[in-house]
Amino acid sequence: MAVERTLVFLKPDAVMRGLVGPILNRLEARGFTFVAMKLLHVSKELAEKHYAIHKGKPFYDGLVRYVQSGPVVACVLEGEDAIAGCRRLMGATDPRKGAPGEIRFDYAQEIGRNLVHGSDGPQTAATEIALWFKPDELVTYRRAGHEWVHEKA
Ligand code: DAT
Ligand code: MG
Repeated sequence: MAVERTLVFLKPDAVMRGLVGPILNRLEARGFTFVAMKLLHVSKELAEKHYAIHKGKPFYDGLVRYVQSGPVVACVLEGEDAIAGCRRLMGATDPRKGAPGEIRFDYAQEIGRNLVHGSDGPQTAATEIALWFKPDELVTYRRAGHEWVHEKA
């Protein structure tokens, strides 16, 4: 398994509902490392670029409005299998179809208010990290206790 970086952002509902701490805690507690983090209002340009793949779908306009509807917290997380690992913690795209223990199931009820985004593959992660962060906003370090998470540290 490879060490990967993934783009995660907490959507405006997560910030407005005061769920930033609990959601980031799930990702942090599993042992993933924050490489970057910032609070921002997403511009129309960033929203449209980020969701370009969904352009033309019935939910696209609502989705682009939703991510601009309040502040978001954007992060880059690093770790073994971080891309799929973070998405598994987030759970099903539609919270109703998820299961207890998943972030979206535990804290959300609707697909259009599903709290959190995570990159879905290595290529998407690279593209999204470059879209959201400048290279000098990424900070490389090793978390204390690495050897207590990884047997072969
Ligand atoms: P994910 O966020 O799990 O990667 P996705 O990339 O397929 O899911 O879609 C991006 C976002 O668009 C998703 O988080 C919520 C919204 N969305 C997707 N499918 C939808 C649908 N059928 N109806 C309403 N919103 C949808
Ligand atoms: Mg997606």
